[in-house]
Amino acid sequence: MDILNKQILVVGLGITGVALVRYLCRQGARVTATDMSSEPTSENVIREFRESGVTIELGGHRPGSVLRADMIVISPGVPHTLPELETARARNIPVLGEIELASRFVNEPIIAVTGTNGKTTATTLLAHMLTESGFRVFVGGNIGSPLIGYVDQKEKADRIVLEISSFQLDTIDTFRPRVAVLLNTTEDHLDRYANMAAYAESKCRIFQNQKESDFAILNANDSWAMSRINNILSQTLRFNADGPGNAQIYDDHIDWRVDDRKASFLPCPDGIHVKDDEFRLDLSSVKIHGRHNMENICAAFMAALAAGGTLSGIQAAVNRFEGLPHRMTHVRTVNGVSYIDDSKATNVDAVVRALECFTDPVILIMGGRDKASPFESLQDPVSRHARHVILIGEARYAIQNALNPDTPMTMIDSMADAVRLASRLAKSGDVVLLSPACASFDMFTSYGHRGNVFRDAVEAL
Ligand code: UMA
Repeated sequence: MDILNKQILVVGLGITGVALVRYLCRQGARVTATDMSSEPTSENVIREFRESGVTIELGGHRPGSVLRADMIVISPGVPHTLPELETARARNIPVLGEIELASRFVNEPIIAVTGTNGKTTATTLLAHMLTESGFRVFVGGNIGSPLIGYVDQKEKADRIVLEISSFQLDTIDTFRPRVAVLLNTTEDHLDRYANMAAYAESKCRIFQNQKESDFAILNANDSWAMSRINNILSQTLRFNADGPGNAQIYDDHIDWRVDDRKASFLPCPDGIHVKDDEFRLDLSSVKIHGRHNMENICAAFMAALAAGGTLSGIQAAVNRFEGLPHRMTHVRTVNGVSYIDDSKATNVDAVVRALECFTDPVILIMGGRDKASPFESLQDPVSRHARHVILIGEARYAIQNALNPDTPMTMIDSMADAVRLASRLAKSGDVVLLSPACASFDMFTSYGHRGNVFRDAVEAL
């Protein structure tokens, strides 16, 4: 792909846009960078770009620059349906997402993980499994390090492990992961997609360019994925927590039988292809819990083996993995009450899965910025598990209207007050769970910030 002297417009100057501009400048492109915000990044970065000859256009996207471009590259958070971009496409100006552009310069095998929930956990664990197997691994994508940063760096890896969001999949064209994982598809981002079918379609794009020699790993319980399985050209491998599938999850182990193997696993670090058809992973030493985490482990296990990982490396990674912050993280026990930070639960399904982990009564702290979520599906699980619900943020009235009116609920203005009220309501043996079912941006800068504020409030009790 020819970039030298091309007029390239980069839309969005967050983490992705900044990495794109740096790469494109080094490749000799003539770069214009635009952002609808007037202060999208630091003054130092803007100065660096101006000194490199980049034209910067902030506070909106100028139609003239859109139409002058030879190519437009957009960040994941920029809707690919923006009218300016539609106009560019109509004039045959290519509009690419960052993942699409970057993957065209990657020669190493890509292993990509998508899904509504569990992506970061499964991606991180998978990267550990391959590292423990002896590979040099780059891990990035939606997890926080744009793939274009890898293309731009000198040190090369043996395997590229990517967390991929539906936003990133919306703008792919040739992106082809050798191993692709779809963990689950449940309601999320319905503020950006017309309906659930459109969101599921986007997730399944992860398989669209795969060939017969590639692997698609799917959840047999995911009806959205299963309804599209016949369109997948690569070898499909299924995992299933509740019934028969290619890989079966038991209480203390996972058994995986590869029936009817069509394609070879990628070679191990010693260059040998695994020929076995039956594998067992011991779960007796795992440090993360819950049915959803066993699914994450299972999917990562299958993907790691298909990508050439060794059974001993995979087992070592599973035994060591302690989970990620803000995902069902135990903060502290005060007067017999456990305080759990699940701030990463930004959609309804994640809250249902969190509640399922507890047999003790829960004081549930929920709310934040609504993503057009179907809060009604929380009615039964909340009635079953929650002694009291404390509602915060913009979505609190929408959640209140959706829950069973018999559920005790209180509206609160700040996280600190929510935690103090929870501590007064909870009895010894109860759980206080922050699991918001919403984005954090109405009150916090990120889900991490929200989790930290919760943690500080718990520490202050
Ligand atoms: N912007 C415009 N025009 C628009 C819309 C946005 O100029 O029409 C600008 C914004 O003003 C902002 C910039 O675009 O300055 C932000 O771009 P971005 O939202 O793509 O943010 P990045 O910092 O580049 O982060 C993105 C991902 N963000 C999103 O998908 C929303 C990060 O995922 C990812 O880690 C990063 O690229 C590196 O690949 C975050 C995320 O929330 C974690 N992802 C969603 C999720 O997991 O649910 C999908």
